[in-house]
Amino acid sequence: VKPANLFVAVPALLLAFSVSVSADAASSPPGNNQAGTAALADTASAVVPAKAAPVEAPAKASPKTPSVKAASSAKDEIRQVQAWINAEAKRKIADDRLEDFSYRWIQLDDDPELELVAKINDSVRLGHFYVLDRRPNGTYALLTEQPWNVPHLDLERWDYNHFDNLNWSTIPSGEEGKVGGKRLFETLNKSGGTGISVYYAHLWYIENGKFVEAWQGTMLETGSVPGGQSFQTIGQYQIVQTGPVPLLYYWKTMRELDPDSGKPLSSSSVQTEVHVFPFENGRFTSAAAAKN
Ligand SMILES: [Ca+2]
Repeated sequence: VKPANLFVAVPALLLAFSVSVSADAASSPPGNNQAGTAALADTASAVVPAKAAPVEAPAKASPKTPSVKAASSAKDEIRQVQAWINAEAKRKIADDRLEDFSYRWIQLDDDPELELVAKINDSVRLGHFYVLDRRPNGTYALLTEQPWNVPHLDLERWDYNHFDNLNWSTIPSGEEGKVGGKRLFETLNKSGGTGISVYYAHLWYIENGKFVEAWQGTMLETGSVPGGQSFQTIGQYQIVQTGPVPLLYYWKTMRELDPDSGKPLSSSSVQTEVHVFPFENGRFTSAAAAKN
C-alpha cells in the first residue's frame, strides 16, 4: 500500500470501527488514535445520557431498566452539579442549556472520594470544561474552568497500559494512569475558526487541590486559505515510562491536500517532525526536535 493510499484508508476504517462501538460507551479503540477520536466526536451526543450517570466503573455497570425514580434522581443530580459550578465559575451553565451539559464522576487523585469533570458544548467549535474537587462537607468546589470544547469525557484514553480488569495489568495497583507519580488525564479540545478546524490534546493532573496542565499538542488540524489551497497536520503522542524519566514522544506530519479530492497532493512535500518531551518539574518540557 502506498503511503498516500494509507492516509485515506485509515480514517475511513476508524470511522467504521468507532460507529460500531459507539453503542457500548465503555469500549474504546485500542491505542490513542486521534482520527478515531474525531470520528467518535460525531457520535458523542448519542452516548452522553449514558455517561451522565454517576457510575465509578462504567465498564462494569449492568444495564438497568429506567424508572421514574431513577430519572428523577438523575435530574436532581445534574441540577446539583450545575449549582456547584455556577456558584464559582465565570462561565455559568444556564437552565436552558442542560441538554448540552454533561458530567462524570472520576477518581482524579489519591483520596477515596470521587471528583467531578463536566463539559458544555456551545457550538461545533465552542465549549467549556470544568474540574471539581470534593470539600470535607461533601459539596464540590471548582478547581478550574477551561475554554475547551470537549468532545467526550473519556479522560484515561492516553494510557495504553490500562486494563479494566486489573488482573491483566502489569502496573502496580494504585499506579494505573500515573506518570512521575501524577495521575494524568487527557482532555480533547475541538477548536478552530474560519476555514480551520483543530483538535488539541491537553494532558493534566490535580495536585494539592490545584489543576496543572502538563502538556498540550495538536492532534489534527485541517485548514484552507482563500486561494483554495488546503492543508492538514496530523499529530499523535505516546508516553514511554521504561526509563528513569518519563518521556512524551510527539510527532506530526504536515502536508497539502488536493481541495477537490481531499487526497495528499503528489506535488507537495510531506514533512514530519518528532519531538521528545521529558517529564521534568511536573510537566513535559520542550526538548530538541528532529526532522526527516
Ligand atoms: Ca479522589
